[in-house]
Amino acid sequence: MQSRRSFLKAAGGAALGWGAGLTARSPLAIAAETVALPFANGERPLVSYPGKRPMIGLTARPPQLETPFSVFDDGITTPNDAFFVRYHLADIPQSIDLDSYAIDIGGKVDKPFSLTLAALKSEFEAVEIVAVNQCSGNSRGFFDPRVGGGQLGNGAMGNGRWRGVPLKAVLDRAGVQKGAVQVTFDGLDGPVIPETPDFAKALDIDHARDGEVMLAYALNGADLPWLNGFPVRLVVPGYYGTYWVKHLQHVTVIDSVFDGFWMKSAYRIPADVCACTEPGKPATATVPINRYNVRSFITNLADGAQIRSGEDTALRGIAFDGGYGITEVLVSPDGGASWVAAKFGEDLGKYSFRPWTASVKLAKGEHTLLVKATNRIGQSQPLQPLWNPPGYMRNVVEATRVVAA
Ligand SMILES: Nc1nc2c(c(=O)[nH]1)N[C@H]1C(S)=C(S)[C@@H](COP(=O)(O)O)O[C@H]1N2
Ligand SMILES: [Mo]
Repeated sequence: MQSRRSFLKAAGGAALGWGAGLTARSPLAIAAETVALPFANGERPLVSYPGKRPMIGLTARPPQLETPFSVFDDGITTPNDAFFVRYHLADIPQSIDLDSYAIDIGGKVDKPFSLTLAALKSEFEAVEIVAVNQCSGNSRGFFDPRVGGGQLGNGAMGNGRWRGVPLKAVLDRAGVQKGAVQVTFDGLDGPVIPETPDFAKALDIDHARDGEVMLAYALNGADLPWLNGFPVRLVVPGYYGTYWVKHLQHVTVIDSVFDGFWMKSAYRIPADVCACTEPGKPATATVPINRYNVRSFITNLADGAQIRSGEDTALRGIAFDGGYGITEVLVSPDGGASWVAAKFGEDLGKYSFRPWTASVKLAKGEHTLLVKATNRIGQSQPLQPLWNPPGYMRNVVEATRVVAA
């Protein structure tokens, strides 16, 4: 972790060059505040970037920003200025000329072409989908034993209404050739030293053509925020954020399984049902990370909250999974001894956060509230956390301690 001073300097320096593509915002300001995530070394600065409200700063080069958790209680979709930011490589685009910007659609296709933003918007039919984008390492800071990587709290996720064009329509125009195996995706960002592998990801050809994977240019009714992939990013509903390549530049159909670093070596999980190993132990076999497991959170009460004893206390929260759909949310007022069913709120589709409400009445004293969701195919959440070496896919039943007085 860098010192706060160097963090602030770097944040300020990086932001100055971002003119084009950014709508007018208040001048860059660094909030003189810190927050403490609830694990060792969890102190983080609250930082401001163009287009973002004060966010929890993880790194400055590249910018990595976590959403303050209270935002998830404000509504089902995550506002653009509060949507988390994750990058791997420090050379992120500072300006993009929209007159010359185009995505190369190529590789094993009959008619490779260059897709401008204007053509994407005008020559294809737009679709919308509400979908959660969650980083594989969301909640990594809670792993015990600790693991390397960004020590994230629970704010490396967000739910958005994405607008764009199905990747299938774009691939169909190019004419995918026989023998196609995967499609690779690369963005405008790059490493600052040549030894660092460029960030590129791949999807199987059938997945890429499922009609849901999208080239998105808008989030919640506005242009994509700069730091969330302006002007076009991939949206892969139900799949971890690592596949949601930002600032798209190259879409390439290939006739083999892509062996780039970020598929072959990074973002892999133990190849068993739990995606877990014995804590501290490596995996014997791995596969690329894929769909979200089931998660649920209480959003209206923070750990340590004070509530009134003997009265109904309203609980509110969210649940989501990899796209099968959440079918049940249970809440326990007593650390798991008993459970009550929560009521569902608005359904924005199977890839969205599903809001829920419940009510508990608690006697004077300390209590541990639990929330546990189940999806359509019976997947749920473990009461004890699972562990894996890269610290991915945490989905333990979350516990919120409250004091009733
Ligand atoms: N071009 C580019 N796209 C990227 C990445 C990146 O480093 N570069 N990181 C990925 C990862 S790991 C995640 S979790 C998501 C985060 O999306 P967000 O920054 O919009 O929240 O972006 C993905 N797309
Ligand atoms: Mo990620």
